[in-house]
Amino acid sequence: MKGWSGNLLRIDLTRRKYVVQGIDPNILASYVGGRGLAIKILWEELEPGTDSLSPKNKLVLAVGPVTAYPGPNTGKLVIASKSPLTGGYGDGNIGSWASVHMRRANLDAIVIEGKAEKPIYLYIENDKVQFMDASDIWGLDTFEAEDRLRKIYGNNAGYLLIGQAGENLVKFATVIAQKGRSGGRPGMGAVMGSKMIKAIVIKGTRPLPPAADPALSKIGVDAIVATKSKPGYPFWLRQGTTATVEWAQEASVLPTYNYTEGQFDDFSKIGGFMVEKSKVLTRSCPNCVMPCGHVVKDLEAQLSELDYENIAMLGSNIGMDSLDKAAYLNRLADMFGMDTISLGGTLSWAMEATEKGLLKGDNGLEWGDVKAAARAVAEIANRSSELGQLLAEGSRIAAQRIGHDSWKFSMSVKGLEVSAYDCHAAPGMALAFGTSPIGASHKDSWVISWEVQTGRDSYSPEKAAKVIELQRIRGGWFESMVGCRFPWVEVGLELDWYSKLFKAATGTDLNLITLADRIYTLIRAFWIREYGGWSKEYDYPPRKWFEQPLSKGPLRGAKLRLDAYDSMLKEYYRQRGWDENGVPTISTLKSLGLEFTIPTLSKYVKLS
Ligand code: PTT
Ligand code: SF4
Repeated sequence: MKGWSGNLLRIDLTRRKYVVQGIDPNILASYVGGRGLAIKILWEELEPGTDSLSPKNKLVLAVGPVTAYPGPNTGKLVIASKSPLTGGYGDGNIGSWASVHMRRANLDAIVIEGKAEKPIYLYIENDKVQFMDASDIWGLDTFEAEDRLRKIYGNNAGYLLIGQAGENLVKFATVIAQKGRSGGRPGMGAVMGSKMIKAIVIKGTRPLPPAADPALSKIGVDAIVATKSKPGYPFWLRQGTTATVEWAQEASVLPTYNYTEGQFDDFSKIGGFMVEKSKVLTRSCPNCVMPCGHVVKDLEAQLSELDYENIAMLGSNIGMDSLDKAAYLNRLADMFGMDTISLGGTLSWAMEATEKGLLKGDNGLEWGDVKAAARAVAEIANRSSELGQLLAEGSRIAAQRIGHDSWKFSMSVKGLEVSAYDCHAAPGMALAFGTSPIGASHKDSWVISWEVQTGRDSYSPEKAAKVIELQRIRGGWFESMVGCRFPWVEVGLELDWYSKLFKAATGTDLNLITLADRIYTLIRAFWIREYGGWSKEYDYPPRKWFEQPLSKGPLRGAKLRLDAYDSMLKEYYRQRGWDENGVPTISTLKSLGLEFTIPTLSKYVKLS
């Protein structure tokens, strides 16, 4: 098949063996790559109920048929596994040279299984794998470990690393690349740590897989030109995602004090214009024409690469009133290898618990106290204190442990902390968080800007439809053909370019709706299997948004309505072809070619 390599590299750490296997072309046609391929592999290969941190779990790296080809922003890869944070499906989409090298190694996917006896790193060159002793880099942060490995393998290779957080199985540990890219929010770094892998170094030296149409390069270059000619492009280069701080303040959705408010008094000190003023350089993923990694100097005068989510979660949401403070905590998260969104959401939960007298003494954390927050970050990464141990589990489990009503202000869905958008007055975005396939992530459906423009009060069927439409494009399409979605979402590159790129790469047309719905429904089946059943309450956003209204700002008094949310959720299920508890119906499973899930699902739920 053109556009793909058709190869999967399987690495068994326990036996220190590896093999390159062919991938069934029908699987590639039906699941495409990235997330699609990952969920198919995890469904087929994991035993139901596998412990996420056991050798039986598998880590999947997957690229897609657009990755690394000429085109706007094609240097990304999906990293997926069963999540130790949520117990369900988890993935992330990371920018790294590892994606380009995977394509040059002619690999569509790498599946890592088992567990090494002692710390190792993997050196993959084309279809050869070396299991390397990592004892001298185990315990190092991701920056230093990358520097050491680069001295050996040079700049012509891709690097994926974990820090101390991954080694110590912090539930929201991520995989880090190029000192500022972080992938796999739901604990993919902990899965790597559980397998005793400190790093994966990939070098591919072959030509990219041939495309079906030699015109691919021209289409790719034309799409780049089209991206650069968009009116929003120059401003994007100045501020990237960080401009969202001012937008979120204006719209009253900037997470503030653990999502208690939607506006922050000091927003201008952490906003896009402050980033623009403070910026010392800009970094990017490979093959990118819209570099968005804005690097500033932090409180310790060290370099820290920022995006909107980092600033909001480690700024306004925990009461940090200056950019250098948020940047400092962000750099620590990158070095230790932790997700800034879950870290910010877990710290803010602890700060609210302190305010309510539920955490005290050494375990207490005050809003805006950057030194105490930095100490807590280190203690979480190293699990070196009672507080660190508690918070390393994420806010959902921490809340279960300290009890009282603290679960109500764990700002998470299915255990994954909410990304940086307050939803007191955004029911559509609340639905997007509630139904995201990895927990409360914005990556699948960032419906909030549309919602702010078109009406925030409504819980209409159109809103459910819009959530699904965006999930199909963002979570289905971009995650399976594997490229960065920012050209489309941020500067308005027409989606048609991606159809053309896909067609030129593979020679086939893509049915976006069927592909995306197949992937979503299989992911839902995976959650049902791993949870041993399903309840619609798993798809509810955090309780605080229903019970505690905004107390300040133009939307004072706003909160979500439970009955209306429930109706909108039911409508969402209906449009997806799932029953009223969120379980896919038999006819939906059959129409999407997922009948193979029926015998398994029938053990856990009554299928209709
Ligand atoms: C993504 C999530 C995001 S989404 C942000 S900021 W964002 C946070 N960044 C972190 C970070 O940095 N350091 C850290 N230690 N933890 C972090 N956690 C958070 O992780 C990211 C960009 C961004 S920046 C976004 S929106 C877009 N996401 C895409 C996506 O999901 N799919 C896709 N096809 N294209 C995308 N393009 C954009 O990529 P996760 P990255 Mg990321 C400092 O990985 O797990 O998806 O988490 O990968 O290379 O850093 O790119 O305002
Ligand atoms: Fe990476 Fe940002 Fe470029 Fe996307 S726009 S490829 S996230 S640097």
